[in-house]
Amino acid sequence: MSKAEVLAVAKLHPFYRQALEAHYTVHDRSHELDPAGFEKLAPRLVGVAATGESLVPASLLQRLPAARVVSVFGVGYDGVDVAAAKTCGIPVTHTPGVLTEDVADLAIALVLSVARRLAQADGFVRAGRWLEGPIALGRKVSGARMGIVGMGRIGQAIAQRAQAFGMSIAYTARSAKPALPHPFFPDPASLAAASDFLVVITPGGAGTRHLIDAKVLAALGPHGFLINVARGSVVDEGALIEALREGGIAGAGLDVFADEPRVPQALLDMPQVVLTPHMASATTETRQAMADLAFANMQAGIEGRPLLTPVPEWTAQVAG
Ligand code: 8YV
Repeated sequence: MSKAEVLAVAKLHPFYRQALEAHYTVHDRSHELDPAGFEKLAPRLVGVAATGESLVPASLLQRLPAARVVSVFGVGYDGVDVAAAKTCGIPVTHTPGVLTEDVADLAIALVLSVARRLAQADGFVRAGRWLEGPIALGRKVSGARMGIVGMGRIGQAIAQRAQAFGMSIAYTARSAKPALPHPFFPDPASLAAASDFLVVITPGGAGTRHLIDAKVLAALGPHGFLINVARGSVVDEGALIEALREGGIAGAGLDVFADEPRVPQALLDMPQVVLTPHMASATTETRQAMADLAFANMQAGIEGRPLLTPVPEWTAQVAG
């Protein structure tokens, strides 16, 4: 029997790709690389494999009459047109839970790196500059005020870690979470004004685009640091560069950018910024767990079994 066929809309992580290839014929970005051939292929595709950054627009979904699932390797799925998927009757799944700890760990790593100048300090020692004198002083992290933008699973894991550093926690989210002991602020600007470290971990997409703008950065102020482990789209990158350039904020730790993998030269040139290549979930253990879950969702969708982790919008539709 010939294998069922799936479309990979982006370059997949090898763990996910290998799991898929053991069961299915995987067509690698055929919709982009071979548009003519895709015409014939599209009606046979039963699944779509995507990453957290992938685009799965309505125009693609509408061409996939046999598709039974879009399985995203990532917790974020802002590139998938979920409304169109619902209209087409194609469920969307993602990988929540398995990457929570890694993302929270990296958020704390960025807080420490930017405040204690770890990247700069490493370069300082390697360049032999220690022989000439001590490095400039950093900013104390323990006991500082952390503001978290987005208090879901990962936001709460970040809070838990920050508390071990004796930091005070406050947050903003779509709505207050009365079960949490931390103060709620109604918007990012008021939260920023009360924070030393503003950590962004809200979902991406149209609803949060440029949520962190010039006004929020001004509220964070010249002694405040911005950490972004969410999506580049959540921060107005132009406003951020301006604030960093003018000393409007003290520094930034950034794992995500507006136009990945391209990072603006202005940011590359700034010593008060720590830059990482969208790697918050990039450990061997977590990428394996993500691949296992993404594959299990793909297989369940194709075989018509209950999905393990559909996106909340899909669950709401089925429940409603
Ligand atoms: C990416 C992420 O999915 O989970 C998310 O939302 O952004 C990441 O884990 C990962 O980089 C694979 O593309």
